[in-house]
Amino acid sequence: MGVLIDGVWRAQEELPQEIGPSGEFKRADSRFRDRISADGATGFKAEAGRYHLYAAYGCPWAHRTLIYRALKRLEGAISVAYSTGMDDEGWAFGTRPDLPESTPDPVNGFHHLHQAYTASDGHYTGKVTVPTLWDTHTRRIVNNESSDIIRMLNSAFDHIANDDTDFYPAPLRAEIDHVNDFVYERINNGVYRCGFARSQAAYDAAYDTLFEALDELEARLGRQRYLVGRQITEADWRLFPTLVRFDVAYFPLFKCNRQRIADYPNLSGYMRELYQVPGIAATVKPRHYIANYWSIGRLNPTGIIPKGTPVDYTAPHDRARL
Ligand SMILES: N[C@@H](CCC(=O)N[C@@H](CS)C(=O)NCC(=O)O)C(=O)O
Repeated sequence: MGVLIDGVWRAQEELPQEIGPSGEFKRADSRFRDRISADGATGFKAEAGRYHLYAAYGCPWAHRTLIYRALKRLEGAISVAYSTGMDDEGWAFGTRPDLPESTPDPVNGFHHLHQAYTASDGHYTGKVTVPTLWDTHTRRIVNNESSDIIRMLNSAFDHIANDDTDFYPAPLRAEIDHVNDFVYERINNGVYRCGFARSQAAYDAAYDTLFEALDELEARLGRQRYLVGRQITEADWRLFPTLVRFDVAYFPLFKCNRQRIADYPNLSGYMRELYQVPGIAATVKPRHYIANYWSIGRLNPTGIIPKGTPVDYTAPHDRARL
């Protein structure tokens, strides 16, 4: 995949700490963790037109941030560059005829995301990941951790956002955090632990954990409409990106193939309900999931991209009965 080592791009290298002793995949922590605040006390004030997001429609972590930008109606306040996908220099920006929603970087004109990292820290060592949130005032990265970015979009921009819905309300925070930990470990990152396992034992364990967790959520969503309480919360928006990618990417390519999300009545109805929330459909691009995931050379050495897109999120759901 490639990494930066002391500010130099190394196409063939990976972070050794991401492979555990038994062949298990261990995701490295994000490095840029500054915060934007409403009053600017953190050094980064929430202002319209100041921040720029580097994203890829294919990436589930970037998808979270695109969802919050849409939900909070911040499209006019925060610009986005949508990657064409990864090449030998990692996430690239430009145009690509088969993925017309990809855009060149309109703010910095970077052709690769690693340029944003070396512009922020000339000696950066680590992964270069989407989403990455860039500050046009200080000309550096503010934050490259999606879970931080969505919290900022949820609350720091309320004086600018055209929607003040709170997806992390104080009375539900403990329960949301609890569900997030479960979903991250077993499902969001669980699919990667299947797909990127380096041993049969590591894969088998990740697969069993993943489907036990999906079974548990299927049962929960038979009793209640959303993961926490009676309203849509951050917990739902953190699960959703994994669900919409599952049947076209994780099931076939990451070998998460016990069953599809379409085979779970409650999870699939729930996924369709979230998809049909105003603004969300525009963030969901299944052709990008197929193109981006099937370009991972280690998993698909021929590089042949499947032609079909066997998903439909627009069918009616029956969730209002709960
Ligand atoms: N913890 C990060 C993870 C982001 C991440 O791993 N993004 C992937 C794309 S889905 C990436 O950019 N990978 C590039 C690489 O690993 O070199 C977050 O949630 O923001």
